[in-house]
Amino acid sequence: MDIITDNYKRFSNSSNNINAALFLLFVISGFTGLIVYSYLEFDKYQLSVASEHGIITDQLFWITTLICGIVFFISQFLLFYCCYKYRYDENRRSFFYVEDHKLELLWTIFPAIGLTVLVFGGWRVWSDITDTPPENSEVIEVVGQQFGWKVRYPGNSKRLGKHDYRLIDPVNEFGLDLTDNSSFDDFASNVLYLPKGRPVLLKIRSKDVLHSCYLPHFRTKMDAVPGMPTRFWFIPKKTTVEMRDELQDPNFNYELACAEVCGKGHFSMRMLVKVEKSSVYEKWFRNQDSWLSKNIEYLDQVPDNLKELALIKTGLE
Ligand SMILES: [Cu+2]
Repeated sequence: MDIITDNYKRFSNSSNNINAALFLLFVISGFTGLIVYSYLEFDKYQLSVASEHGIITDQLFWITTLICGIVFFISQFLLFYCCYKYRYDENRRSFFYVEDHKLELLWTIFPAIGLTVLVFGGWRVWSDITDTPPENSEVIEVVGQQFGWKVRYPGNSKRLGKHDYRLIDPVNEFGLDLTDNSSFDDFASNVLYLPKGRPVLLKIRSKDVLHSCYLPHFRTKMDAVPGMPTRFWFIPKKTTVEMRDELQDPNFNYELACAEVCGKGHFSMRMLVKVEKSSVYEKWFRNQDSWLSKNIEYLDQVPDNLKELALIKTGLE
């Protein structure tokens, strides 16, 4: 209407220039002030990495951040800068621009290549991480429940005994099946001990709701799902003592946390994790009392023909 009545000139007032300048101010202060500052601040909260695959996933994170960051900075800068540069000017006439095949091709092909590299890079890393665990892995069972973790080691047999949820009671928290002779030497621990430099396979399950087995320093996270056992294997690279030296923090400890909001006590699902040299770990491992030897009333559940073996394996005879 204004154009028809030739009144359009009234749009060109000072607020047009002020708004254009604010666009420029926002993009400059937003980039340098907020985004750069938040990254520098975020850097202080980076956790040191203590597993082999963690180094690779950290690299992947920073490569992705860098590539996306460059695209983000260029595109956002142009978006705001063009609002400033091409603000209303009564002497400028708009240019009728139909299409540009070359430009369309460029901004289709380059992002496609970039995304392909990122997706396949990530996919390859993930398939390496979730590959079949080595034969000599230390197998440890981690059970999530409201609100805490239970950890079971396979004992000297190095085989975890079978379990059955129907056998769970206030004492038999794992639902240990004592008709399986591999379960006689299984032992529980209040601390998750891990050997340095050896593959560790966590067998993860949950007794009630969804939990998530999260070892932040090892860049390990896997859901604990009721009725669906999951697993994760990794190689710890630094003992607790080595990490304390590196961080110059004598009170540092690794932890196992829950990364799935699982109820009102979710925050308290913290378990102490200790990484020891392989020899120290072995010594600790051999000195543990089996679950059965601490709960001898459960010998009743052992079949008669296995009772003698159970007594020998638990050191009761
Ligand atoms: Cu939880």
